[in-house]
Amino acid sequence: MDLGAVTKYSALHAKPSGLILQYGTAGFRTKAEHLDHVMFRMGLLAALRSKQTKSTIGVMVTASHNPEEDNGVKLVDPLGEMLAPSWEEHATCLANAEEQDMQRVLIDISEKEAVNLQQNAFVVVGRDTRPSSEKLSQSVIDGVTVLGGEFHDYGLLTTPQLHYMVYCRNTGSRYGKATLEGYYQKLSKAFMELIKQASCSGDEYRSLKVDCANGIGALKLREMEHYFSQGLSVQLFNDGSKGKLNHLCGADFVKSHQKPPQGMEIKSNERCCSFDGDADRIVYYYHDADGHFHLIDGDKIATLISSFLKELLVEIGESLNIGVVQTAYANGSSTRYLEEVMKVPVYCTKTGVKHLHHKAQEFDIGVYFEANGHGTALFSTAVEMKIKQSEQLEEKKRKAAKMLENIIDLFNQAAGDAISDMLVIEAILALKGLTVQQWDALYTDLPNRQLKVQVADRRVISTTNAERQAVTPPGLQETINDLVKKYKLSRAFVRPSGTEDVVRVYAEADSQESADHLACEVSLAVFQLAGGIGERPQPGF
Ligand code: NG1
Ligand code: ZN
Repeated sequence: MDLGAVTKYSALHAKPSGLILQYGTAGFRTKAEHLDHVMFRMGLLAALRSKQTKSTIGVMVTASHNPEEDNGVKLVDPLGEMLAPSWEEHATCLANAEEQDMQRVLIDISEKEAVNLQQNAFVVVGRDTRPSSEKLSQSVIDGVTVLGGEFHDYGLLTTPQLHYMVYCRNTGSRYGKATLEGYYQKLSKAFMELIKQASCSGDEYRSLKVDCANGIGALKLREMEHYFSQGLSVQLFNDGSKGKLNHLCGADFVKSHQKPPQGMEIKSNERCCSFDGDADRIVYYYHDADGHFHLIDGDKIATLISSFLKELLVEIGESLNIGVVQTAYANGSSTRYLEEVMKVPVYCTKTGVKHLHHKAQEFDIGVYFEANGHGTALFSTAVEMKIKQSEQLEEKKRKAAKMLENIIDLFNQAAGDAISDMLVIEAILALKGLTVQQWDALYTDLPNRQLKVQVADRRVISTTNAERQAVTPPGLQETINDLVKKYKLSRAFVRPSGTEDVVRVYAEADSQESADHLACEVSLAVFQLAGGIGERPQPGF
C-alpha cells in the first residue's frame, strides 16, 4: 500500500472536519456536496474488500428515492449481496476518520481483516442520473486506483443492474453475461418464453404505463424495450426529460402518499406502475370506474408471485418448500391471506433488504418483499436440480418445470429489481389471465398510516422481535400496548429509521380514521418518552 499516494490523493478529496456519517441500511446517504471524501474512501475500501475476497466488488453511486440534491454510495459484495456487517463498521470508521488518521484506519482494517495487499483488486462502478453522480463516481475510481486496483466503470446503471454485473463476474458468467446486452437478453428471452404459454391474447393485458420517477429506470427501460416489445408494450412517464428526480412521482411518493404520480394520465382500470429513482422498487396501481385510486404494494406483489410459484410446485408434485419473508411494515391482511388462505409460511425480519434476503435463502423458493416494493425471489439448487430431472416427467409437469425455469431466469437473484419484477408480474398476469382489479381483490389492505417523529437522539429507541416491540425507552411499549387496545384489528410499532434522522411510527386498524388516530397517539407517546424535539405531533393530516 503506497501510503504516501493515499495521503496525497486524499487531500484532493478532503473531509469537512467534524462531519460524521453512518453506513446505514442503504450505505451512506446525505447531501451530495458532503460526499466527495466518502466516495474516495469507499473506493479505497472496495479495493481492500476485493483483495480480501479475491472477487469483484461493486460500488453504486445513488440515493435511490431521496431528493435529487442528495446522493449516496453503497458497496456490493461478491454474490451481489449487501456488504458484510463487519465491513459496514469499517466503512463508517473510514468515512469518519479525520485526514490525519486515515492511514492508521486503513492499516487497521487491512490487519483486522487479514487483507493481502499484494493481491489484485477489481471494482465495478455504476451511477444513477443525479447531476452530482458523475463526479462522485470519479472520486470512487480515484480511491480504487490509488490502491493499485483495476476498475470497470459501467456509467449509468440501475442499482439492480450493478448487482447483476457483480454476480455475473463472480460466477464465471454461469449466471449471465456481465454486460447490459447480457442483462437485457437474459430477462427478455425468459419473459418472451413465458408469455408464449399464455392462452389469452387480448392486448389489454399487454400494455402498461410506467412512471420512471425521472430517473435511471427510464433510460434503461427505453434501451431494453425493443427486446420484449412483442410481448409487452410499455408507455413511459416521468422519463427525466422535464421533471425533477423523485419529485411528486416514483414508487416512494405513490406508496407513502397513496396517490398517483404527477405527470401521468390514468384512465379507469388501466394498469400502471412506478419505479423509484434507481429502479430497485416497484409498486402497481389503478383507478377504478368510480375514480378511486387503488395501490398494489410490495405485499400484494409478493402474494401474486408466491401463489403462482406455489401452484407450479404443486404441479410438479414436489415437496420443495416455499416461504415468504416480510417486515413489520407488511400489511396485516397480506400476512393473514398468505398464512390462512394460501397456506404459505410467512417470516418477519428487521427492515432492510439484507435481512430479508438472508432469511429467504433458507427456503427452496424464498420470496421476499418490503411493503414499499423492494424484493425478489430466490431459488435453491434443489429447484434447479428438479428442473433438470423434469425431462423424464409427463408433459404437464414438464411444462410447469419449464415455466419455473423461465421464472428463475427472469428474477434478478442478486437484488430486488423493478424491471425484472415488472416482467415477472406481467408474465404471471398474462398466464393467469388476471386483470389488475382481480389481482387487487385477492385481499383488502387494512387501513394504515406511517408518520415520522423528530427526536434529539433516535438511538434511545431500541427494538426486539423483528422491530415489532420497543425495548427502550422504558414505558414506551406499555403505552403503545394500551393505545393499540383501544382500536379494532389494530397494530402499531415504532423504530429508528436507518436512512433518515427520524423515528418511524406505523399503525393499522379497521378504519382509516382509527389508523390515523392510533398513529398520532403513538407519535405523541414517542415524542414524550423518547425526547421529541420541535413541534409536538398534532392530530389531523
Ligand atoms: P428506514 O429509513 O430504515 O425505514 C427505508 C425503508 C426500508 C429500506 C431502506 C433502504 C420503509 C419503512 N423503510 O429504511 O424499507 O428500503 O429505506 O432504502 O420503507
Ligand atoms: Zn431504490
